[in-house]
Amino acid sequence: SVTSDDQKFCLKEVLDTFRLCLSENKEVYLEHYVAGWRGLVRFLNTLGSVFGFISKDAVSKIQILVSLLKGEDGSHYSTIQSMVKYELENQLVDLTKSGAHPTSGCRTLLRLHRALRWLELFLDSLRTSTEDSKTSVLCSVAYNESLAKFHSWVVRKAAGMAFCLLPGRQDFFDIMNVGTPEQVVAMLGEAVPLISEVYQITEDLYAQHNILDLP
Ligand code: 1Q0
Repeated sequence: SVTSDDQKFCLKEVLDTFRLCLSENKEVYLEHYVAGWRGLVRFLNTLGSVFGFISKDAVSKIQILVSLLKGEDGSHYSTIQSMVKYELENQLVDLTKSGAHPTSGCRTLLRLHRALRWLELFLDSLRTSTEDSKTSVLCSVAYNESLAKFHSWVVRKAAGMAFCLLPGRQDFFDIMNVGTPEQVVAMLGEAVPLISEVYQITEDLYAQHNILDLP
């Protein structure tokens, strides 16, 4: 199930999942996108219960997308591109204010998509960090440049407090389960461009359809 997490986290697996996201013609497979997030949530869960409110929200969004994928109209949800087309053509998206479709695939995925930008920035700053860098600082800088502008004051405060409880850089690298710091940095060097590409394709698609501000 989405929430069971007995497997040990491994950054390489998450990386592989994001790699599977892109089709030959640069469409994004929803199944693998969601699996990538599942892997990240597994990581988050190893960091302790202070991150529970973040993990819960991510899991509930993952579950919404999984039900759409597995539902009657699942065939329309194989890629983000087909999802956007299907939901827009069938008026399944609340465009200006929350109404009949508060949990559309488009608005749900948009929340994860915005968080993916945070991840890209955070991982890139980890990649170029030094031994004495503080993960809490890297994380909040990335957050303030990305997700923060979409969050209420209360959520920003809670996030800021949680960031302070992040493990230090070395412990963080250990949890990634990749190997030496050099190997972690190399892996991040692969992961960041990949995540960035998935982000950019989704961003362009949403911009094209003018759905970057869904309620
Ligand atoms: C490592 C620390 C993790 C920090 C994650 C940064 C994001 C903070 C976000 C806090 C907000 C969560 C509370 C709910 C917010 C919702 O209001 C908001 C909007 O949704 P809605 O329905 O109210 O309109 N939701 C979101 O913005 C979605 C947030 C999803 C965050 C998912 C984070 C998943 C965690 C990933 C851990 C990655 C670890 C990185 C390093 C691992 C190496 C591969």
